[in-house]
Amino acid sequence: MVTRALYGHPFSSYTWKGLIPLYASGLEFDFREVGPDQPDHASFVQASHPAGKYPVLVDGDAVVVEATSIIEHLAAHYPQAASLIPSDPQEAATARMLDRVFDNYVMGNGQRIVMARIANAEAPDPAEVEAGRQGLLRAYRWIEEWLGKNDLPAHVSIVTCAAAPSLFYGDWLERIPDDCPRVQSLRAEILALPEVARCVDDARYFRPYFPGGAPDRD
Ligand SMILES: N[C@@H](CCC(=O)N[C@@H](CS)C(=O)NCC(=O)O)C(=O)O
Repeated sequence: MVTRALYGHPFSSYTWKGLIPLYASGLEFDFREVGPDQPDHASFVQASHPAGKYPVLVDGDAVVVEATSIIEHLAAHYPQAASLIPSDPQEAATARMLDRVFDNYVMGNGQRIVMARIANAEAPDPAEVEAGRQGLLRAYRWIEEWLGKNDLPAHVSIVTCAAAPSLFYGDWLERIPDDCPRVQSLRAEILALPEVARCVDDARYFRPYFPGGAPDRD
């Protein structure tokens, strides 16, 4: 019997961050979509997460909130997921640093634009949108410089899990500029991974609901 379940939504960036490590490690789990047709799933998330957000992982008796912590939980408990966190402590610290960079400065600035569009679809607050755009560009340039001096783990790791949704949606909101070719390549390489392609494909149905409209690509 499967006692593992991930609560989330197929179009949600942070849900992808929880799905990618589950797909990569081959662990069996139920996907419990949070939506109007599954009020019990939404209630569970509201009761489990301090801000009512998803993803939430249930693994036996454990309830794990926050996508990063879901990755850490899987890596700590299952040998087939151990490589999500580099075994070398310094490499692990670097991977966790990048996880924070993708969440806070790519995803975070992208969400500023999305929230402004949700708050007012006709006339999103221009100051919020501009702050989000400039934040994204600054983050892209920081990552570009970092990639010029450092290598990423070659396999699916915590960095991949954080980079995939943030670069996927970030580029929709503010295109990765041509003076960031390494970031452009990283996005393309990550989107080609089967675990990530599966998330992208499963979310296609919801594209018409992307605040402000989804671009006709990817
Ligand atoms: N810090 C959280 C962020 C989770 C998050 O922002 N989830 C969004 C979906 S991508 C959500 O639950 N939105 C619905 C809501 O806030 O009601 C994490 O890392 O898991």
